[in-house]
Amino acid sequence: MSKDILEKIKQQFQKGLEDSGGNLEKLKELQVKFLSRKSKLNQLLKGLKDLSPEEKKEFGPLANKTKQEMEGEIIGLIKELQQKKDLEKDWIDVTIPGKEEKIGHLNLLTKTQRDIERIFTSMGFEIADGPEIENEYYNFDALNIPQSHPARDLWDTFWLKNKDKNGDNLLLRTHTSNSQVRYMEKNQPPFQIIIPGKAYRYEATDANHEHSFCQFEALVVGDDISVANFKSIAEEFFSAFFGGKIEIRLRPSYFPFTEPGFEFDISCKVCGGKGCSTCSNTGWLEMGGCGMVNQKVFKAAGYKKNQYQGFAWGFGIERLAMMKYKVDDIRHFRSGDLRFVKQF
Ligand code: FA5
Repeated sequence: MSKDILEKIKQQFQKGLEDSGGNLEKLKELQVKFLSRKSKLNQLLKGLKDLSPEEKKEFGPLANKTKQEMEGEIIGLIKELQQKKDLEKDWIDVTIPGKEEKIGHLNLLTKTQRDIERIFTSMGFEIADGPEIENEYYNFDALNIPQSHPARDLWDTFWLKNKDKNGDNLLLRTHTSNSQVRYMEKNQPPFQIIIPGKAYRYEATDANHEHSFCQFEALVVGDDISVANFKSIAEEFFSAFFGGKIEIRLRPSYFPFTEPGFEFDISCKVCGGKGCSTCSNTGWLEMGGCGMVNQKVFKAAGYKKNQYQGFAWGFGIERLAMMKYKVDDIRHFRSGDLRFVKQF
């Protein structure tokens, strides 16, 4: 072994470094070539043991120093380049315009229902719930609509094949009024609640009718509740919902569970009551049914006759949304057509 060999290895190594041009892969190859176990330098180091003590003393430290220097140099370079490469991989160009994330939003129907709930809760109402699969008793009988009564035909019904555990026929509720007696059986007046939810009717669909739709019921019961309370609450609700002063008009109507019963209209929001195409030039828009709770319904709930008075009303949430957002066909709501959904 001579100093020249070590010097030559070092020179070849230096040249290799220059020729690599800072290429990481080439540097790694160079590391293997000059510093692996089989490299010339390592072979020399292994051969040290065969040298005389004097030679060992002279070349040993020199060979080790050469190896350490080469290692230090190439490892440092590889590390530096590797870090640079990692940084490049993680680098983000903050000047590139962002991609717009497509975020979903509430369906118009959900939004309308939440608006209704918000307004009523701000007026001190509670929100109650009831089953969509109902028995004949709560949907009809408890509401003073006995089996043979022609009024039953007002609510075309989807009947289920199964019966409940008491043998009563099951159906998809035709209105949220099904929850009136259910609630009253468990609660004593005074209370004021709304019951929003789905209702189903076995009827042909058109621009204003769906087989599945949403309704909400309002029920206010206490010692001294009158139609005047209904009018003021309804006016307050509709004014908050549509924005601006809305008036209420009652027309006599018939619901077996009310006495007296009414259809109620609201003043047309579009023309302010003057008459326009939306309200067929009447200045009024039909909203839904309402009335004073029939004492027979209180009886079914277990209340004493004439102990309480209350009013109830119910109407379609789609119809309300249609008026507010000018939707011309109720069937859009469940069409799944994104062109409709995205508009709101
Ligand atoms: C009822 O369902 C009564 N339960 C309402 C009621 C409650 C009256 C409490 C008195 C006291 P009616 O069948 O008219 O009534 O329906 C009420 C509202 O539900 C309608 O005014 C309408 O807004 C909506 N509605 C009824 N049928 C459909 C349908 N097929 N598609 C969409 N909305 C409907």
